[in-house]
Amino acid sequence: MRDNNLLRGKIPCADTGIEIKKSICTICDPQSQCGVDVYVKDGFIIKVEGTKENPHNRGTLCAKGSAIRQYIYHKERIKTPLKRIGSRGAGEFEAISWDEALNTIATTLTHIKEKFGPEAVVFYAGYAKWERPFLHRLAHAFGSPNYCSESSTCAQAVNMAWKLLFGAPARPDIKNARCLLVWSCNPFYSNTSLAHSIIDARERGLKIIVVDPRYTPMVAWSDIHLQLKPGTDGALALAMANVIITEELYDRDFIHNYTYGFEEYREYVKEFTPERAELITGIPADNIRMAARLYATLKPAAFMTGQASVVHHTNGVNNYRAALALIALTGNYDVFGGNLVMPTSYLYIPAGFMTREHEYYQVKPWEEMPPRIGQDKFPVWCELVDEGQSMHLPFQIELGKPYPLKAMLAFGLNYRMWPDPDFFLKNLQKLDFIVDVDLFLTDSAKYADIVLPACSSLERSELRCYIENFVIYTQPAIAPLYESRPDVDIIFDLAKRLELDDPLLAAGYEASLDWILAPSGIKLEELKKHPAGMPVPEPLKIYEKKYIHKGFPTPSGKVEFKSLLLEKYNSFFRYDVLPIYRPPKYSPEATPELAKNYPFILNTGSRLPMFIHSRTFRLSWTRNLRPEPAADINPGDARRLGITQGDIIRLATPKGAITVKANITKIVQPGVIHMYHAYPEADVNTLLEADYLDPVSGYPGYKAILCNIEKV
Ligand SMILES: Nc1nc2c(c(=O)[nH]1)N[C@H]1C(S)=C(S)[C@@H](COP(=O)(O)OP(=O)(O)OC[C@H]3O[C@@H](n4cnc5c(=O)[nH]c(N)nc54)[C@H](O)[C@@H]3O)O[C@H]1N2
Ligand SMILES: Nc1nc2c(c(=O)[nH]1)N[C@H]1C(S)=C(S)[C@@H](COP(=O)(O)OP(=O)(O)OC[C@H]3O[C@@H](n4cnc5c(=O)[nH]c(N)nc54)[C@H](O)[C@@H]3O)O[C@H]1N2
Ligand code: SF4
Ligand SMILES: [Mo]
Repeated sequence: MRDNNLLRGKIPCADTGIEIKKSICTICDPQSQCGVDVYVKDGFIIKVEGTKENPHNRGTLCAKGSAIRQYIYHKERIKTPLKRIGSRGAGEFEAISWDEALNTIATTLTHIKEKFGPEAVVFYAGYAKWERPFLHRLAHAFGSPNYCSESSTCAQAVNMAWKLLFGAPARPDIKNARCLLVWSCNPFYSNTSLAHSIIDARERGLKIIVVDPRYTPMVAWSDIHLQLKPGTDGALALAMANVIITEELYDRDFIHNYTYGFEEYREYVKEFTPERAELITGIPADNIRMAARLYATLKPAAFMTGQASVVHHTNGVNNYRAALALIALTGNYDVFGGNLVMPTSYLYIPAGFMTREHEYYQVKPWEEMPPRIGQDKFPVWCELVDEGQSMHLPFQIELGKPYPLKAMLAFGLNYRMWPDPDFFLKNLQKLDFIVDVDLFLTDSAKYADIVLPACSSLERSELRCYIENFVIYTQPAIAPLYESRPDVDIIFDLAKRLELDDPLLAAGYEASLDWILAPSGIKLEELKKHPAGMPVPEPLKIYEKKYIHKGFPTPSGKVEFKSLLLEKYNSFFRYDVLPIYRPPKYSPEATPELAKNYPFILNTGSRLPMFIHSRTFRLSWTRNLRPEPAADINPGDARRLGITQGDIIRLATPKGAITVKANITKIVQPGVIHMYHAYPEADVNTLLEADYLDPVSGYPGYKAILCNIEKV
């Protein structure tokens, strides 16, 4: 009886045989990676909880992480390596052995390399991050410059804006800030562990300004909400600069000593009075003034970017350059309480130690390799980012120029990420050979010739670090299910079979990690003694104003209001050297004729707490929180069109239409429709053209398209 109660209570002890294993959740990634206590009995996970001693998530798990057992034990998990026997997309496969699968891949890729050159093979990483340095190295060791990833739509364009202006991104030092300008970020849904620290700071008296077209939980914690029309960020930023310069609230010393192009920028900014910006953005001029004064005078002030929404526009990089220029104007760059430059340690996270991650994956300099995918079209991307531009992939397959692409080795391919996914699919199928490694037999995997089963984070060992100067090397909580394997096993096994002359790939994953970690003094052997993770020993001390001695890593060595890198390509590409504001390519301002038939602005992909792109729709615990695809509509617009809650509506752009439910909500402003992306049965990306891209970054304009809605 007693044992039964202990079992029912899932109490870990010798009597029940239940053990707690320490692991991490990587359903969302890489800012979170919450520590998970995995309750295991007889090799089966019976319960999960957030790890209390993990300083990042402090014992919490979000809706998705709480459903991780449904994720891991889902019936759509791929069980064995598969070989396609039906037509592409049909989903007809036969099980094959790992040996057959990996030998087929190695032989075919080698054959393609001999016939067309190594650059004909694309190495692609979807949303997951942990395997990236190894896949990247595999690509380069194979001889292909074409390591591409989902980052062609994510945080990299934000980094581009930072680099064009300052040479390097700088993180908000929220703990020491007096004012926080949140420019389009909603961590309450997108990065819950960060939300804790914002609430803590707010309770200490931090003033918060939020720039967001919607009313979000982040807005609920703010003092000023600048509710702009999507894609008008540049105009708002220039008007704030106008106020700061006109009222002489800017940092003269910083401007004088450390910036380039201020005079021309100042001239341009004169055009953007708050009254003019009110017409463009919809924000009352006085609110723009109030926010500008608060940000410029309550020092130190930190600036928090989102990971992507401002750059999900055809004018995205320039809009963010205009916004980030406010940091330069107020001298809040690389100061405590403002934005601090912190070197990243591993997988995009600064955690107080240095590694050789970049040296690890960049085997050869770019000059010794053929041009990357998108290099002709997006040269500034290729100057600032160590990857090909994935958005150009379907175009290069179609054109065969500057050279043909023949094969793809993908880890987590989701074709619905591309604008006009049908165009992507049509071209993907022209490849001779496609491999996809995933946990689930997804709609994209069905187009692959060989599909390989990857295991989840709870079934593998991986290295992760946290901004709280904490590091963990996990041990598998359970053995990989079925015949699945960790992604990195697949990469290192393939490297052997491809007979690449690469000592670190030959040495394996753990030896590679020790090599990467060498400058930090941290060793895997030591990390293994701390299965729940450990504080970084002697974390690097962060100093402010490093630019005084080092300058800025830009072409001029200064902060560039006027970008010399953009100027370099100016004659051919006609880039705006100053952060000029232009409305989104399709918008009431740029295309008024089109706006007559498509009077609404469609904004897609604002995060919902229970979904993460294509992945948690299949879990009933998360799916049931919003079972059907729905578009958010302002009550005034709905009333005018006779639409009521739950009505079926047709959401149409000139490109296409989908049918969804109406969700009537005040969080959305009049004239704007919001829709979550990646629903298999109502994919908003089918409403975008494949070349609806920012000319600087190549990013899709997911967040401002003209549309119309009507009741069906
Ligand atoms: N309309 C619109 N579209 C958008 C966005 C938007 O805001 N609006 N956002 C864009 C952004 S910012 C991003 S980051 C992309 C998302 O990028 P996607 O790559 O589309 O993201 P997911 O669908 O989460 O993941 C892709 C695949 O990776 C698989 N996967 C997950 N973990 C692992 C693993 O450990 N190993 C392997 N091998 N596979 C794994 C998943 O099962 C899934 O099939 O979407 C972009 N698309
Ligand atoms: N639950 C959950 N968490 C996630 C993800 C997920 O899919 N689900 N995805 C992860 C990924 S890949 C990313 S990139 C991050 C994104 O993380 P965030 O950037 O925090 O999330 P979003 O909700 O995409 O965008 C933040 C806000 O930008 C606003 N916004 C939309 N358009 C504009 C605009 O034109 N201008 C301005 N100023 N604001 C605008 C939206 O209304 C939204 O409230 O989230 C990560 N975390
Ligand atoms: S999905 Fe949730 S629990 Fe998992 S890492 Fe992300 S925030 Fe943490
Ligand atoms: Mo993203």
